[in-house]
Amino acid sequence: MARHTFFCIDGHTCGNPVRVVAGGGPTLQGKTMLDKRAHFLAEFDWIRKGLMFEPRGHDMMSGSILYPSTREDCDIAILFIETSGCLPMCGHGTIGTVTTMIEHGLVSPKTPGTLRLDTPAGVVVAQYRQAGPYVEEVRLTNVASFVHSRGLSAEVPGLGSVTVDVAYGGNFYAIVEPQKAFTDIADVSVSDLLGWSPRLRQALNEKYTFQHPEKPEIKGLSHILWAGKPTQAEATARNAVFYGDNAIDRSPCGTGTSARMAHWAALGRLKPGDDFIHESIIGSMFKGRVEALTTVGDLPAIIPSIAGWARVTGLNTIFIDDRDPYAHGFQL
Ligand code: PYC
Repeated sequence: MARHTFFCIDGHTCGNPVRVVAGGGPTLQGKTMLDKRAHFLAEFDWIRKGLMFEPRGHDMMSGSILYPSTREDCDIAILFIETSGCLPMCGHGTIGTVTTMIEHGLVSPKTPGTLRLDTPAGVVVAQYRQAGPYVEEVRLTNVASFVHSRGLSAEVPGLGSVTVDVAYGGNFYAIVEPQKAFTDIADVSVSDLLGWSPRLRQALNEKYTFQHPEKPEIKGLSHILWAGKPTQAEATARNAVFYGDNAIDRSPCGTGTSARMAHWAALGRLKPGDDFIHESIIGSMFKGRVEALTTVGDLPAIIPSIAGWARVTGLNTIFIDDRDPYAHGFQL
């Protein structure tokens, strides 16, 4: 019997939670962050569940555990933890983790103002702007993002037949654009989206295969991006991103914004140098930009960047006590 202690720093990025585990994370084996992620999932997933689910977390809880980089060219490595699992990459999580690390002295950047991050999805470069001790904004240059497949259809109980394109921005996203069964997130309720999303995800995963062409360990459609028209003059578009079993991202979702920019670029709506301001369900915004064109396998891809802000909300020493019947959390 033991009581496990985790030294966490809690915060949020544009409204979505980020719990950074600064101490107490397990030692992981593996040469790369993808290997370490596999080791964590095989042996230590109880830590993720205990820290993310109720009663210590909630449906939207998301965070990271810090590790020494597995690569010479990075400052630090990040393992993302969330109610949905260990994401290969998380944009709001990166912005929150960088803000927390800099404000709390958890990392020594080789180049001030820049952190090179070793994530399971690949190298992500974060540039941050400070005002005194506080980080004002983080812009991350994300992994190459691309359209995986077009025109996939699924029958969703309660919604009807929908057709989606699937794009990758660090996770695989089904992008639901306006169509007969769905017009705009403004026309439906959050509980509608929470009801339809897991059914749509399951139907698509049963019918189709989603796998990264260069990193086969990254597979499966995990997120649904429901499209909407912006409500604020400076925004390009709005979204509601579903993840886990019961969560709508309160931030505009960094990997979702990357996937959507790749989709817009493939449709000819964005080109290198173009900005794309994404508005979240609560009205917070990320400033996206298409930095360059590239390829992934033989697919055309973009290098996206995303800028946003985060605030630290407090220090949180969390115990997971083996005697607690809810040590590993629960979900309704
Ligand atoms: O910002 O990439 C993101 C993200 C993924 C899931 C929730 N937020």
